[in-house]
Amino acid sequence: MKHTKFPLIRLWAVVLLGILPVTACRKAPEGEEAEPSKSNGIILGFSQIGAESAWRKCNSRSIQDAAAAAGIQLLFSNAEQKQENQIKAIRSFIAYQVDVIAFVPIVSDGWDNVLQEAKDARIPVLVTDRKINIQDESLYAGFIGTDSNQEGRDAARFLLEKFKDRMASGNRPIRIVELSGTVGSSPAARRAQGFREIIDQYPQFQIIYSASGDFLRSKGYELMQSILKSHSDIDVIFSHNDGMTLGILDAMKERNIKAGTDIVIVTIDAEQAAIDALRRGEVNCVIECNPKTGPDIMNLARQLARGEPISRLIHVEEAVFSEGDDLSSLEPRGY
Ligand code: GYE
Repeated sequence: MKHTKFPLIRLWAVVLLGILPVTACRKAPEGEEAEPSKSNGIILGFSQIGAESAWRKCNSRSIQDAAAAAGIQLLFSNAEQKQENQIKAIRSFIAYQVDVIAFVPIVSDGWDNVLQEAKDARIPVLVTDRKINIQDESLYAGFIGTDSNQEGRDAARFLLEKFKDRMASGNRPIRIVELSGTVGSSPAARRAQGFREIIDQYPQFQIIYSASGDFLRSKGYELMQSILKSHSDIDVIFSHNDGMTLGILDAMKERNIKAGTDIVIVTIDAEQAAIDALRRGEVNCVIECNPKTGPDIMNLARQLARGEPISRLIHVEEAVFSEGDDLSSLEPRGY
């Protein structure tokens, strides 16, 4: 593996830019010293966006645990929800001359220059979780993550089934409030797009309000508080992630509104708290968005480090959990 002739450059990159070098070592059995594993020499620079949701924290754990298990040295950077921090981190990975760079683009635009710098440094880049819009598609090797468009379509398809009797017996509008994710992010744009691709075919479904809760529980709560003050005619809430949904449930409880009965709720991620709410009947449909991509990312990083091509687009498997499903055999979610 290529490493810089100037170790001080690498020290600079790690120290000044706050990159957390997560060295590869296996978890020792209780009470024994961790035996540093023989790293196979691969150094992976990973830029994570932050810790905004249970989903994101699980995604980070999956990546860190998988790197340790694979003997890959991980330089892990948390951007604290700022794209400029991600760009700085990627530049530090380039200075450090890592073998591979992987990152979650917090928003879809604004990556062309820094990915050109990675290409000029001959460092392959793997895009994970969220997608990017870029002029030159050769600036990254491939994408692995979830299919946000499909998640939006699944949400809409659940509603068609849920309201089929009402659609058959009249044309009373079915009023939808949408709480979307981070503005400019691919999951927010694509979940909305996939949802509308289906819903817009049925005029009875009307999206009466849509606003971004930034994937945050606190913003979901605040938004729902103000929505409930100005709207008494809501039939459905379509929430782009479980974090915001938990905030929505808090706001509804305060006003004695029976979530899942008075208002139908569809949410995405499938974190444990949402599955528990589904079991209690407070949520009607939970669409899985799988955060546990760490092992696949490490396999792809190893291929890239060997100079091998990878698939341009890998969508991970996801399920839909609906009211009435038998969830008795569902494993604990781990997030
Ligand atoms: O739905 C949300 C997280 O990028 C798909 O980001 C991910 C989204 C996920 O904050 O919980």
